[in-house]
Amino acid sequence: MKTLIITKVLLVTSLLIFADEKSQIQKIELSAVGNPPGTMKFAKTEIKAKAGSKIELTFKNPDVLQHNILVLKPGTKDKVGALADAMLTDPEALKKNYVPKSDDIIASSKLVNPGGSEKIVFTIKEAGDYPIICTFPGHWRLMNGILKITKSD
Ligand SMILES: [Cu+2]
Repeated sequence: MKTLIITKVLLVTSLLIFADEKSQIQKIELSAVGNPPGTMKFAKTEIKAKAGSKIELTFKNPDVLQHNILVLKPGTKDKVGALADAMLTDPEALKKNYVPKSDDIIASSKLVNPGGSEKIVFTIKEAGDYPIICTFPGHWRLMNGILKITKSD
């Protein structure tokens, strides 16, 4: 009887450890370039994470301009960029943080003020090159990079 209980406890414990590993959060960070001011670029052109578990991306803005950050489906940078350009005539654009409406957007932040930061949390299931862009008017052509998602092992 005692042995049975011990076995059960061990089983539950190992299941909990397994669940914890599965839900492990990958914390990554990306900054806008702050020096020289107004560069309109991300500090890195590529950041990496693994498929399958939660990604917590902290975006920091040390620049003098406002910026945001969007994670897009592979190959949709130009398409979403064009939608961002089209927002110039949308009177509600600021309220929407300059984030266009599109199914190609996996995650997006609010508009981040100079000196501010924002966290976005999302999960990507498949490996690939996921574009990251800032959709503040006129920025995305310069302010872009890649989130490289590799298979989880
Ligand atoms: Cu920007």
